[in-house]
Formats: sequence, structure tokens, C-alpha cells
Amino acid sequence: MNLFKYILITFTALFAVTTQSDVTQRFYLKVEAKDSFQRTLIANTGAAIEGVDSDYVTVIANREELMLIRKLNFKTTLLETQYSLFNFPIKDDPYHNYHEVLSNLEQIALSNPHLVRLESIGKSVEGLDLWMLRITEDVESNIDTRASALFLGGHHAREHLSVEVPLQLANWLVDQYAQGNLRVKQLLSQREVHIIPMVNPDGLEYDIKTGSYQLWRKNRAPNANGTVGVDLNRNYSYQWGTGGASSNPSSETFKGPHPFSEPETTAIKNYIEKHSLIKILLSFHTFSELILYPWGHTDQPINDNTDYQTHVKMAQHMAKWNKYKATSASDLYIASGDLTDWSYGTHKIISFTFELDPKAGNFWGGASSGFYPGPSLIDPVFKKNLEPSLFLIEYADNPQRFLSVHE
Ligand code: 0X9
Ligand code: ZN
Repeated sequence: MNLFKYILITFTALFAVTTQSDVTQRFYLKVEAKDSFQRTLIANTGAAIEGVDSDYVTVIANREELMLIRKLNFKTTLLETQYSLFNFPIKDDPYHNYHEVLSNLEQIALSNPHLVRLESIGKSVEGLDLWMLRITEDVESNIDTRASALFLGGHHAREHLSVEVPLQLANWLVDQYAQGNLRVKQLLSQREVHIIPMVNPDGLEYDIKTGSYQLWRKNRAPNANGTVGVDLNRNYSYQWGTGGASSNPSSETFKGPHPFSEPETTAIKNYIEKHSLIKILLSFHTFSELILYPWGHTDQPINDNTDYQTHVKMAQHMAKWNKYKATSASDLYIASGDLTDWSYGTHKIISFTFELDPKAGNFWGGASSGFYPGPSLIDPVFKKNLEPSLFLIEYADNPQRFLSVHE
């Protein structure tokens, strides 16, 4: 490596460390304080008092609060320099954690009571609600009456962009409806859109909770051998465990002890089985820029030629908008137990997996940069996938009709 590159990398790394730690670093400390007057002074710095004893308190503070406490002449003892952050690194702050997704969904639902219904469809292993947003005009009287499309994100913990895209889709639809966008008004008067942006909240929270990414993929189920996590996209029952899925709990692609062993996949199964008007489904993942259709467990094409052509033609059509490569899931690699093999195989729902941007991790960030491409991708990736999403909503009444419209 030449000197210039070395200096550049060192400088960039230092800059990243200082800017990030200044804002997000937390200190766990003991502060001598005898009475409530002194404790109030400490609390007024903004620091969180965690424990109170007769002559001291324990406190979690950021750097600024720590400085203020010291300025007030309190005697401080540092217990731990870095406390868990429970959030994205500051550079990725625009990404939504579980609570931010929930408050966004709640805000959408509260401000659009005639258009939106927010429901929990079940709970994760660690007891977080799995949130579903349902959007249709005059939702009170028309829920469960219109042809439906289902969008899902966040099966895999580290694929944060796959949460942002369906979340943005929900925001865009309700905003445009409110602004009188005729196309959206027309769509939502004839369709119901179902959006579950975060299928795996436990995994996602685990991935970000130390302030540096864990590169986590699975859910957070405790396994029999002491390891953690089932790959939710190997846990659906159709041809479960027939290839490209592991029976080793330590593996990244552990299929679980049995099909639908996980509450997250079971919640989606139950929801889909209760909502037979869902005729089209899109599961967002990252990354590679692909549009995938079943099968994933075998190289064979779908038996039913009409359904096969529907998948292929729709995928190719959508690829014109997002410039992704359209191909069968097994063409990526054979893997069994994914959502789309089950939703098509068991319920004949026309089903797609999008592997969103980027195309590949870049050299400087290592392979993991594909999963953590930064916030600048959120908007453009949402935009290039908007037309494909609207197209799927439009054809949710009878996806196969695209073949006659198209030819
Ligand atoms: O392996 C997966 O579950 C998906 N890729 S990811 O990198 N997001 O993990 C691809 C699923 C496509 N299905 C099959 N190849 N069966
Ligand atoms: Zn994935």
C-alpha cells in the first residue's frame, strides 16, 4: 500500500471513530451524591440515573453529560467506558430500528384512520409484536373485501434496506392518497395492500444493539445445542429441508427443528391462510439486485405453464424499472424452505423475492458492506422499486391476466 493510501485510510478511520463515538458513546459511572438536591443536579445534566445509594448514584451518560457532571464538581468514577447503544451507528441513523418502525406505523395509522389499519399478527421469539399495516380506501367497511398484495421485509436481520423499502412504500401510498394522486386513489379503492416491514425484529435489534453491526442473519431462538437462531427463510414447510438448508443449529442457514418451528414464520403462515384475497407477494431481501421467482428448492420450473410464464414475464417486466436481473431463485442457489416456495407451492400465490441493492459488497468495506451500504441508498432504492410494487398491486386481482395484456 502506498503512503498516500495509508494516510487516507488512517484519516478516514480516525474521523469515523471520533464522530461516531462523540455522539453515541455512553459512559457508565458512579457519582458521589448525598441527597435528592445533588441527585437532581445530576439528573438535570440529562444523564440517566440508574441506581441510588445513600452516598452515590450510578449513572449512564454521554460524553457531554459526563463533562457537565464533572464541571459541577461531583466526584466521578468510571465503571465502563462504553455502554450498549441499542441503536444503529450514527452514520446509519436514518435506518429504522424496531421502535422507530413502530412509531412510524402508528403515526401513519393515527393520521389516516379511514385508509389504514395497524395490526399485530403475532410475536417474535423474544416477545416483540410483528406489525402489519393494511391499506385500502374506507378501510372500516372494506377491509378483507379487495384483491390484495402482500409485501414483506426484514426476514434476515442484517438486511436493513429490506425493511426501509416496504416502510417507505407504506408512507408513500398514504401520502400520495392524501395529496389526491389519482392513480393511487384508484388503486386503493380496488385493492388492499398488506405490508409487514420487519419479519425478524429480534434479529434486527440484536444486529445493531452494541453500536457496531453483528452481521446477524437468523432470528434469536435458543437452539438445543446452546447456539442461537433459525434462518427464517429456511423454515417454511414447502419441501422443507430438501437442499440448501442446514440441520446444524450453528449454521447460518439452520432450517429449524421442524417446519414452522418459529413464531415469526408461523405468524405469516396464519396470516396468509386467513387472507385468501392475497394473490401476489413480494419478499424484500438484500443484496445482489435480483428479481427471483420459484422454485428455489429445485432447478425444475414450476409445473403449471401459465403460472410459470406469469412469474417470468412479470419479473422481466419489473426488471425494466429497477434494472435487476430476473431469474429463478434456484438459479441463485438451491435453497429450500423459503417463503416464496411455500406461498406459491402451497397457496398458488404469485411470489417474488427481490434482492435489493447493491450488486456486490465493495472492496473497501469488505463483503459486509453489501448489507450495510449506508443511508444514501434508501431513497434511490425505494424509488427504483416503486413502479414494480405498484405494478404488483395493480395485478393482484388476477396476476395471470398480465400474460394477455402483455402479449
Ligand atoms: O438465501 C436466501 O434466503 C435469500 N438470499 S439472502 O442473501 N437474502 O439470504 C435468497 C432466497 C432465494 N431463494 C432460493 N434461492 N431458494
Ligand atoms: Zn435475505
